[in-house]
Amino acid sequence: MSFPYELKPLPYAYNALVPEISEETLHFHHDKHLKTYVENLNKALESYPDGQKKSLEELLRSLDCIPEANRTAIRNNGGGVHNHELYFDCMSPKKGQKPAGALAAAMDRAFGSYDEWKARMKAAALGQFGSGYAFLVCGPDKCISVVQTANQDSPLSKGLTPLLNVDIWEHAYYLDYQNLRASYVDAWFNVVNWEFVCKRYEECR
Ligand code: MN3
Repeated sequence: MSFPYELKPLPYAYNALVPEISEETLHFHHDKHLKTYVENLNKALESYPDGQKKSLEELLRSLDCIPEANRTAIRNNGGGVHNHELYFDCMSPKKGQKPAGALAAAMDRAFGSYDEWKARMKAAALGQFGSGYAFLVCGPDKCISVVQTANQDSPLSKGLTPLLNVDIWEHAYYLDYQNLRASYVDAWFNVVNWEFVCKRYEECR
């Protein structure tokens, strides 16, 4: 991915995740929210030609190298693009998947079991005050862990590789679950694209 950024199509039909996530939510979330982040990221890069030559991951990994005048806009909108593309890619109409292979083994080592990981991920999602994400990440030591981030901050900016995320901004779930973030997170576990997440882990380890 590089400048000028384009709105990547949703990788499945808008009604593919019903009933966990409604068609209406995916239309708003992808067509309005993500689109705005893409447009604002391009705007933020217009006055920063050096940044146009870098990949989005490079920008987010080295926010400190970005001139102050452009930094906050790139942190928020670049994070908004990267986090949302990952979020949409990490869901699948092939429901009820479970982690397999090397990632399943790493999760057992790090968390004890898949169910323990779920409890940890849910606690991170519910414990994030206000808007943000819960992530499964891979560290420079190749160890995996669960972290939470505020707003559109990316784990890339802390030297971590994001493997999987759940968006806990209200726009991700309010139409379907109103204020019941826990019910949304419970349903989200059923639509995780573990096939995709396992591949990401293979690439980062
Ligand atoms: Mn969102």
